[in-house]
Amino acid sequence: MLKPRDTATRETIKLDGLWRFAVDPADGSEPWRGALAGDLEAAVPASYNDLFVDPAIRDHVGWVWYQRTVRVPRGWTGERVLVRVDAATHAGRVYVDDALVAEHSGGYTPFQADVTELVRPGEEFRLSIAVSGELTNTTIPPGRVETTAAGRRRQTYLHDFYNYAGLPRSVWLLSVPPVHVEDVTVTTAIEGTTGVVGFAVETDGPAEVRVRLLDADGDQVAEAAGPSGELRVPEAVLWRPGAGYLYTLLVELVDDAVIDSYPVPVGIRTVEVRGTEFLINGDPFYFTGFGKHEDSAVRGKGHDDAYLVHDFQLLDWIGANSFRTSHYPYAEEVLDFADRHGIVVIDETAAVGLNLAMGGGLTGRPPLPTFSPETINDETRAAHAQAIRELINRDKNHPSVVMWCLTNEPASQEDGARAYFEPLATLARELDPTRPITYANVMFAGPDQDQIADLFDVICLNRYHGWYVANGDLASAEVKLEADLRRWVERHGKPIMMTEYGADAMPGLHSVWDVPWTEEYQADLLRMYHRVFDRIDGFVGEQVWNFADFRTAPGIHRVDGNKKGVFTRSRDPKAAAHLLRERWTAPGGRGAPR
Ligand code: GCB
Repeated sequence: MLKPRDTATRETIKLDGLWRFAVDPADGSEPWRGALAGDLEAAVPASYNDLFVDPAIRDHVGWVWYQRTVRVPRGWTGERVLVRVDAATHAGRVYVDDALVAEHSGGYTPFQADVTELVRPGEEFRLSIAVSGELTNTTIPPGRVETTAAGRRRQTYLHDFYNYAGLPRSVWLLSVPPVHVEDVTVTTAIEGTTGVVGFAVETDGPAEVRVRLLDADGDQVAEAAGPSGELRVPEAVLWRPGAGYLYTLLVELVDDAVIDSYPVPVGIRTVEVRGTEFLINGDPFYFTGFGKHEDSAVRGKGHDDAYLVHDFQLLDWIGANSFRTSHYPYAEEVLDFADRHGIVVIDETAAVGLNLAMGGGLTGRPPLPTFSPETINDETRAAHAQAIRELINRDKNHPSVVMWCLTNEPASQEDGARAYFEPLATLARELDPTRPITYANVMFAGPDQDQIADLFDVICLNRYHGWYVANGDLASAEVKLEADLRRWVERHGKPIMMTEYGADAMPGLHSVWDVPWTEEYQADLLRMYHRVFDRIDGFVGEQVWNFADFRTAPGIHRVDGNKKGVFTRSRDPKAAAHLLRERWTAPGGRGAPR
């Protein structure tokens, strides 16, 4: 699904701002048929949970309503009019006046509806969006709704970050021409110094397709006609980590005049796994950076351009060249920014917590089998497949995205894991044969227990030696970590990287001893991991957990959220941030050249 863009033939209106808001009345009434009851207003984009002080709203399980009036510009006569929701977490229903026009499951990918027949240029309509944050055993991510002893419905889930819900990204009104570009797929290759840009254009209706490739100055460097083909760019400027050079593929539909025009940013680069190396443009690449979250005070998972800019400034300051979109697809604005600034992205689906052992308090003993008809089942897998389709469809043209991560910490040691994941790995490869695939492996599905690693190209490990095991004993943790990594190297001749390692640290807490939760312990633990990484061949990257502290589910395991950030939630550096900066910016050090 193409991102909304203003072009010579398309117009966009962002419907961000304050919307009327109500919790679903659950009395069988149909709130979209009139003005919502009550006087609440909610900001879009933002998760709704932290906006209000009423715990009944914050912890509500089920549907909530957003509503506003929208005027269609008078100049849109003869155009198709679309409503697009960038994300409704985790399910959305869109109503134009009294009519249901779109339904979608999956909280982090966009959906849209053509509402042309229901609206009139120059006139207003009532736009209502119902959003549900409910998670079940067949949603991605999964969860479970319990009834508490006090009779309240309570959402539980198998991941630690707080289950923010609502409309965390923009909602749009768009015009597109009656015959328009529906989708564009771009692939790139390098032959000597020539860049090769493959393209495939889908249109909605008959029209001639013309494509032109413009360089960053807007000068045309290649052109072609037809819905698919190849453009050759002699002396191409490549997209590289640290230098996000972008061309623009201008796709035009022509019927005497240009009837639709749509630009796609293109970075010419290649990605390849060869032996134990991860190659970008044929050069070995070592990932430095973080697992992140979309998380900030009050907005929750709401996209915020100020945080976007600041977070990327901090990535640059600390010398990070990459991040993983743990544990869901991030806002498209984030990937656009990464494209422009040469930051490398591992793009993850929202399939986190396919692991019932997590409910057992990280004991490694699942209370129920993870993969069974009653738990994670065929329906879950269908939702997971759909999540993969939507992720790849949305993000396939981003040069920053170098690898798809299909899931975080599944129970890959349990029976049923292989049957569950094999078709999903095949699907991802069919959808995108150009990028490697991976998944993030959990510590208790070690090299001798895991049943799925051979289905993937890169072994990504999340490890908490020195935190959840051998806590406070970094010497033992070092021995365990090294043995763990060496066994993975022995078992699979594939690149290995660490996609999570870290320790909670309370900013301001200090000690001269190895005391967990101090800033020193967090830094010492990272230092110990780095010593081990530097001793292992075929090791291709280190992404610390986490970039910043973040809000977590209520429970006894966290005090005021997850504190494994090397920055606080308000983005102030802890001691660990300075340590990473030293390592990642040292000339010739890890991650160099940048
Ligand atoms: C993990 C998860 C991550 C958690 C982290 C932690 O393994 O992948 O989502 O936040 O551990 O801090 O426990």
